[in-house]
Amino acid sequence: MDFGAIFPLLSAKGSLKSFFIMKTVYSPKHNLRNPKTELAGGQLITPFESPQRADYILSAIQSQQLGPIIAPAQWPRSLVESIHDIGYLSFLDTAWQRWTEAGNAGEAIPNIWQSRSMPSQRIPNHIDGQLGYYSLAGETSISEGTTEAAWASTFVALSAADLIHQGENSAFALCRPPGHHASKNQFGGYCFLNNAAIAAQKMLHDGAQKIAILDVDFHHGNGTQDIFYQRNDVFYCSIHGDPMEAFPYFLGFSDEIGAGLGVDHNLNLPLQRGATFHIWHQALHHALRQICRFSPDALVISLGVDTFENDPISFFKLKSKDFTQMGKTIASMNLPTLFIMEGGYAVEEIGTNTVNVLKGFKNEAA
Ligand code: Q9C
Ligand code: ZN
Repeated sequence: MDFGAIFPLLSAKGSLKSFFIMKTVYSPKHNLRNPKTELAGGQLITPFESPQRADYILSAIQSQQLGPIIAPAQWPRSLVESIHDIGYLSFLDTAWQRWTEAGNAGEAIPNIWQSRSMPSQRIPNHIDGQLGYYSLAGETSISEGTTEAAWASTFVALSAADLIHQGENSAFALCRPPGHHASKNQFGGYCFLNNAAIAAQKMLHDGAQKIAILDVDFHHGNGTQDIFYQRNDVFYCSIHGDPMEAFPYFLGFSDEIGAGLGVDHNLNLPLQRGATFHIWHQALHHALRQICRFSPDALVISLGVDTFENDPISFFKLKSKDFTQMGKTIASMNLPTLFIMEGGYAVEEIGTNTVNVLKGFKNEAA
């Protein structure tokens, strides 16, 4: 039954109207991120992180009537510069052009990194060296339009954060490409700009004192952790595949608790292969208890649905109905909540699984 149609005048926070409606911010510019290659298994394959993903999510939002879909505004570059190095941002601005001008026929794939045996302090001039310097992994090709899409994705996150600032209890940023692997000066793991970190920083800029970021993507959000690791105004918490066995392999362990001012403001909950929703939900409860102790003004959810049992690159066992419960449990925090899309690669189910989280939240939130 559509109570919103029966009681259309009830529109304040906690009303039936806000009970049923969550706004989504979406930009068709995500389509500009359409690489042909991902380095995987010694081959160049069609990337898992595809434009289709956003199409499926958008159509599930429409068919399940989550709420209105709105376009992002443009936001000042200074908001992004509060998270990312300006040298990295200008690398992203020029990388594709410099790569093609160097005579390369394919997409830009890094293939040399500064490793333990080469502790240089210099940033190379050549595009090949810069690709290594400004990346943390080699699966993510830069293609034409990638940087414009990444900026549009960040504008989606910023506009959704602004909805919360305007008084909405929740909002969904349908970001693509995703962001949580991007550090202040490195791309990788399909990510370029850290949408969740930039949105959290905007919320602090708008007057919030403390923000909690809960990352439920299958993968550890190494970029987000690193960005806030020494800070006590952002609590980062992640539930993810054990990095001994899963990307990003070099960060996300349970002994990483923060440093300096940030000690005890980082919480990693790695889980083993085959984790069921029962196990996962216990970790969620633990995470939410710690977030409660931090007492944030708002919650940012890095929402990946690659914890799904049929995800092609992950190893948890969540079922579609479990995502509804995930949303309900998150709603029990009673905090303004900004959902930022991250991963999820079972494309035909990604819409249902994503909207299940959002509807589970909305049907529980008051
Ligand atoms: N052969 C996000 O979910 N490794 N990124 C994939 C597949 C990279 C995932 C290996 C996974 C990155 C946002
Ligand atoms: Zn992921």
